[in-house]
Amino acid sequence: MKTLFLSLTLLLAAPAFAQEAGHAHAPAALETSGAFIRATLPRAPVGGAYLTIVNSGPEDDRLLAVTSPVGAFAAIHEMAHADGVMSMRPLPEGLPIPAGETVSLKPGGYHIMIEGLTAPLVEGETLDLTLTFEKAGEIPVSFDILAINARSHPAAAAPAHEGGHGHD
Ligand SMILES: [Cu+2]
Repeated sequence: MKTLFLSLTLLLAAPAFAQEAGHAHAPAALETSGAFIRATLPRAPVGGAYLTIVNSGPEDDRLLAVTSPVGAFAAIHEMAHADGVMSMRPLPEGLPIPAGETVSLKPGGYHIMIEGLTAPLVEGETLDLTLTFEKAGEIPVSFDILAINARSHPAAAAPAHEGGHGHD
């Protein structure tokens, strides 16, 4: 009798579990790490933010926009050679994050630029930005504000997936 009762309970519980799983979003395909922002001088109008984004899902995604609680707006930039001069330019289509790939935003390459700062970004503090992706939607990321000349986040020093990511 007890066994029957347990089976019934499981049967009744099963659809509830299924429904709950259906409600939740698919397992997060995007993972971010090593997020940091360079501290800025008192009157600097812009700040640079960097992080690594791993897309372990089967679908290509795209970083479309970034919103910042400070500054006028945030833009996604790339560095490009124009007439022999390195300059940066916005990516109007966003930054592609292809399926199975790791995209690094780092000094000298892709970066998020926070423009129109009215107060300096202070080393040791953190800043929460919201990254909006085409498929994954909004992902809040906490950025550590590091030294003004920081090249990378100390926590990202160990090569995580670099190179050895071809398991599929
Ligand atoms: Cu820039």
